[in-house]
Amino acid sequence: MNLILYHAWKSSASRRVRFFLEEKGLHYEAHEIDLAKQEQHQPAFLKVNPLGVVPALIHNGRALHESGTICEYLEAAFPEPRLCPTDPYHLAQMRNWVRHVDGLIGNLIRYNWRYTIQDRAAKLSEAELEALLAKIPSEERREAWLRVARNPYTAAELDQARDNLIGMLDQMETMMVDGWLIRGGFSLADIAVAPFVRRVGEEIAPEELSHIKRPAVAHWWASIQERPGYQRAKFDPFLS
Ligand SMILES: N[C@@H](CCC(=O)N[C@@H](CS)C(=O)NCC(=O)O)C(=O)O
Repeated sequence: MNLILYHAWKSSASRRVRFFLEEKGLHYEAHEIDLAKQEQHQPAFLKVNPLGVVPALIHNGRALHESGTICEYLEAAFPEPRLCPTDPYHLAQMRNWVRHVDGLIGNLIRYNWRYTIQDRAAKLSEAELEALLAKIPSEERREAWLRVARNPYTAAELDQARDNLIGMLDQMETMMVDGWLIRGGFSLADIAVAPFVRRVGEEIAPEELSHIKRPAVAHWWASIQERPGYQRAKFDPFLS
């Protein structure tokens, strides 16, 4: 197998790459990384992704991280079916969507880590927590672990995160062209956003995806869910 994916089932960035791989029809070997057990910070995984987050991909023995970069790499390495626009302006717009959504990950962390990490983190002694934090490469993620362990996100912070994600839906509603985010059809922009919309629709603010509130987004979301690639990528319920 020349494509090896390190991923977590409920990770939005991993879901993005799984969706992309399935749309490309590529076969890959999948290795699950248990985020709650901090497998992403184990030395063996850090050799694959020094940032200590999922996903990571190995292709022909060479490792790559960052879900957006991985998808663009796959597009270049396996051009058919095309999932990125060829028009330079539309390609730039697509990249801006991916970048924009990447910047919203902290909002999902506030929601998701309550289920995946908080219980374990809260039970750690000071010494255990210190040892755990010492293994985390990114300062931003050290802060997030510290927050869930000792000072969980407040209702006001969760509301702010929810508002930010609803703001993303508003942007989608106004920018949709012929049913997709980028003129010319389904693209990596739609794939990049889909995991975030899944979490919003499942738990965070399902009512915001209604046809009455946001008809273009609701129609888009129905089209995404019908795609075999989406179904094969397995966006199973986060709370199961
Ligand atoms: N920008 C990165 C984000 C990767 C990321 O934050 N992954 C999360 C899961 S969605 C993770 O590994 N979290 C575990 C941690 O931070 O310890 C990408 O798109 O690949």
